[in-house]
Amino acid sequence: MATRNSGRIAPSARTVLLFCATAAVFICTDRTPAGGQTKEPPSTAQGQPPANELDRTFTLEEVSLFDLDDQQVMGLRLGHWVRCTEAPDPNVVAYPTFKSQHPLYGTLSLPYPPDKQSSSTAYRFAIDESGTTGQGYDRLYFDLNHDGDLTNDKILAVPKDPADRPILGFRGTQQVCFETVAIPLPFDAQSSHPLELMPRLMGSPNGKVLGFVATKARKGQIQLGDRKYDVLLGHVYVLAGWFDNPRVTLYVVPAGGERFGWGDGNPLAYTQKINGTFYRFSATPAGDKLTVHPYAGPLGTLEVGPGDRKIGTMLISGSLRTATTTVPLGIWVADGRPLEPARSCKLPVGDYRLDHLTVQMDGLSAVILNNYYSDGKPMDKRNRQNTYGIAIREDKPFVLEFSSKPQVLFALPASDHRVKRGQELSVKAVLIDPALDVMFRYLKQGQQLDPKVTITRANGEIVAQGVMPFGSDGTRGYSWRVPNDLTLNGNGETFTITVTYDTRDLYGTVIGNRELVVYRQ
Ligand SMILES: [Ca+2]
Repeated sequence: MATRNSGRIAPSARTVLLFCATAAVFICTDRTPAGGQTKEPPSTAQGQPPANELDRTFTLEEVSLFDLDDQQVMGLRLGHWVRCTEAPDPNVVAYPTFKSQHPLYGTLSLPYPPDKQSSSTAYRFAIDESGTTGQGYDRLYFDLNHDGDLTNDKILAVPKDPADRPILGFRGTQQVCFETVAIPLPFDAQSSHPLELMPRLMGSPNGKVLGFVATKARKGQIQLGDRKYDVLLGHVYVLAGWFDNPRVTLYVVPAGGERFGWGDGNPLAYTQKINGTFYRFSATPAGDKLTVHPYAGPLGTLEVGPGDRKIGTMLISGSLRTATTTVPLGIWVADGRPLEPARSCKLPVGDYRLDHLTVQMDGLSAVILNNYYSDGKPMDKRNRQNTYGIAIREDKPFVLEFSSKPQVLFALPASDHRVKRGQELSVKAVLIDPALDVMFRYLKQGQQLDPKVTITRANGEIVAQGVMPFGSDGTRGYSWRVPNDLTLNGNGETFTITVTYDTRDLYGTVIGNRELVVYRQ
């Protein structure tokens, strides 16, 4: 959870962009205990609702995003970003005649197909300067009827007397807020309703972006157990759908206390552990009703164990996933504070896979994610079947011991890869536990334990070596430009790529090899 700050903040666009990209990391990092001390659960009954707590439905009121005097719900106010380019889109059948010599182009893609043949609806747009080049962008051509013709839709101008509220409090960033546009989104099984969005053009470290900000959110007060909480329901970064969509963000904070902070929001579908009890939430499409579902079913235990290692302190934090929800790990301590890492914790009975896990083993810290790489295929998310191998049952704990044999999985290069002299070779390997189908995103003991790469001939001669740093997607990779004058034995020679992980007490040294052929012509 991010640090709460009741004062106004004025971050730069770069700060917020970095924050967006790494929000998950911040949340995880903050859940790491200071000093790594073992903290046993204060109560074995954590997770059970107070006696007789039933589902309850609460009324939420509509609130304009710009009436929320709170920069801390920045995620809501940033909107869904689309990067602008200066290249026209070949799919557009008609553009208007632009006044600017440098109009901007882009496409807002939403995951709602207009028919059963496609997977999304593409709303293409262009932004012009009605004065002359350099006078400022102030005309938005938005293909609301998504027919590829940008000349037959209402032109969105910049309001003559804009309120300041839509402007983000960034330093040194020019922002242009356009008239709103209402995009139809599925509301229920029978109909679509228009969701009002305000397009905002602004600069970012990587160029101009058009952010589509949902102008309305829902706010109210709910009761969980014997305590009251303020809630806010809205769209953070992603235009997922109406307010019943599982990806809409729900903020929950103790009533009347601090305001909504970055870390207080989770997707609506997430299970939350509040006041020691697991709750799920659901909302109506209009967002006028929020129902709280306390979990009253059986609980099981997830533990982390040393296996054969001599390890004193072992702690886990993070989250697991079922097919329908994400469940947090850790011990509830107090309202407004993140769950504390623990050696064991209670979870609703069910089949889980890992979402994001931080493991502390004495001085070693490991961050583990569900593996989404395949041999020869980086980022193979679509083709991989998720296995829900963590069986949480009432009668006995599930113990994470990391006692299976780890492997080095080469997403790049593929096993039959050939590279010509003078070309670039990309190596992307991840350390995986095949039994759990997880990958290690990060290992640290005092320093980050990045794996080493060597490329050798059959006789052991090293022709290249370096570090392959861990990265947010498991690895940032290693690349080698094969020298044009590399001596080859024949027209093509087989080399061996060796990746070595030093995992300390976790698995010791783990080595993976992959062969590749370097050829002349
Ligand atoms: Ca059109």
